[in-house]
Amino acid sequence: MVDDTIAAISTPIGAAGIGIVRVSGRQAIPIVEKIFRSLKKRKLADARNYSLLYGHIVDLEGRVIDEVLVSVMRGPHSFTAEDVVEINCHGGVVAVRKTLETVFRAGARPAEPGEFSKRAFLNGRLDLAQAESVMDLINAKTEKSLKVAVNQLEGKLSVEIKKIRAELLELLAHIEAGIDFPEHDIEEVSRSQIEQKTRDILGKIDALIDSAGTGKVFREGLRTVIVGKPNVGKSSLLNALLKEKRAIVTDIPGTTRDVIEEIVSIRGIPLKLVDTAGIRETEDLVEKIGVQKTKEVFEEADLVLFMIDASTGITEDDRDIFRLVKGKRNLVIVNKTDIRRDIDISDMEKYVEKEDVIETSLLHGRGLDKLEARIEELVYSGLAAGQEELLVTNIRHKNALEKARRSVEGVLKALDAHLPTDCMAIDLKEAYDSLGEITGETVSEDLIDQIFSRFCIGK
Ligand SMILES: Nc1nc2c(ncn2[C@@H]2O[C@H](COP(=O)(O)OP(=O)(O)OP(=O)(O)O)[C@@H](O)[C@H]2O)c(=O)[nH]1
Ligand SMILES: [Mg+2]
Repeated sequence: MVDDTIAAISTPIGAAGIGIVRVSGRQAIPIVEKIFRSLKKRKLADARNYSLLYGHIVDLEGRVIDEVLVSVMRGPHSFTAEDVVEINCHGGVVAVRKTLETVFRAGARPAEPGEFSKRAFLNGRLDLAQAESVMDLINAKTEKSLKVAVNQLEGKLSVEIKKIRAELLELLAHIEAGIDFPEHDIEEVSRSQIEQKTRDILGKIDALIDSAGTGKVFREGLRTVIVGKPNVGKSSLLNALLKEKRAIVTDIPGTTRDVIEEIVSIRGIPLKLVDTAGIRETEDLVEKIGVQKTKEVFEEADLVLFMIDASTGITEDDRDIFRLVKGKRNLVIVNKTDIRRDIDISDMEKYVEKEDVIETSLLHGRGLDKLEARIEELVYSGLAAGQEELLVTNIRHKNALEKARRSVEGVLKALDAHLPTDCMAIDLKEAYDSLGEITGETVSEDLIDQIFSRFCIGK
């Protein structure tokens, strides 16, 4: 348990209905007691757990600062597992700030970024993966992202990691027993047993690593860039997916000059959708810069939506762009099919799967369903439906899993090479430790500081 008592504003700064000052630590109740005047003369120290008291916050000179509701949550049944008092002030910058200052003057110190969550971790209320999910929860961009974060906060990932660690430990114990009692000569039987168990564990680690691609999408959004020659309907597509008229659409080629980026939710999947300037050879300076920018954002795309115009058929510009697009995961969108449908894209089909060619008529809102379905399929590909509750979303977790994987593979190699079992014990111990980094059982203090410093103040 940490000794001092911390405080911070836990709501966004600005005009609002209420603002909350959160205080956590051994002295939380006595500190707020000094500056709180209940209208019914009630004491915080006597308040029932989780109850709300109505009254005023007064400064140390006795002047009223704000009319408030104060809640008392005693440890260990609070967010930090310490005594927590939350002061619900009237919103607005001044009242909340003054209240916080008064709490400081009464004996609390300013909380560092993420310090409440860090205390929850240090006090064993949350493991590291759970604490990290608090950040994801705050930043969730769609309902599904939120679900994934909530699952992690509930400990679904931690439970799986702990299961694998328990299996590693069991295997380790088995091997060490063999080392300690060589006279039992269980060598041959146990080698095949060890191998089977190791492969089993490897499979579980792999499944988690595989989920990381999808997990990253839910955390950060799928970077999706719309490219194509001028006037094919790129901005129309952005607007259609966004369901609002965000980008300017005209029949003049070269309308979009800058890169426009918006977050859209496609069936719960967050997309960072980027509309770009149409690519063509041009002498216009502004347009030239736009085209250059298009090529830059294109480089970072996870998915490219390559649009062609059915009414013009495939032109030299399209072929040039297609050469750029080919190396990327892409979908070909054939737009303006209300004007013409029978265009020949056979020279592209060599490179593109049939289900990756989607015909649309954005003028009539046709084909969007198919496009959305295909994007959803791509994101979930390789994942059984419903498995989304166990997604690795965090790059730190993925790295730890990969480290563990290498160690587990080391065991298989040692088996293959008929090395003595004590070599395997080292690898198993390493895998065990790597997985422990995810839940925080085997992490260094530096790493803990680094992780929580990325949080916002008040969380
Ligand atoms: N007939 C028809 N017209 C369309 C369709 N989609 C878009 N358009 C029209 O095509 C023109 C160009 O659309 P934009 O969305 O501005 O095209 P863009 O690719 O963003 O063009 P630039 O920004 O100039 O590169 C507009 O007049 C749209 O109304 C479609 O499916 N059918
Ligand atoms: Mg445009």
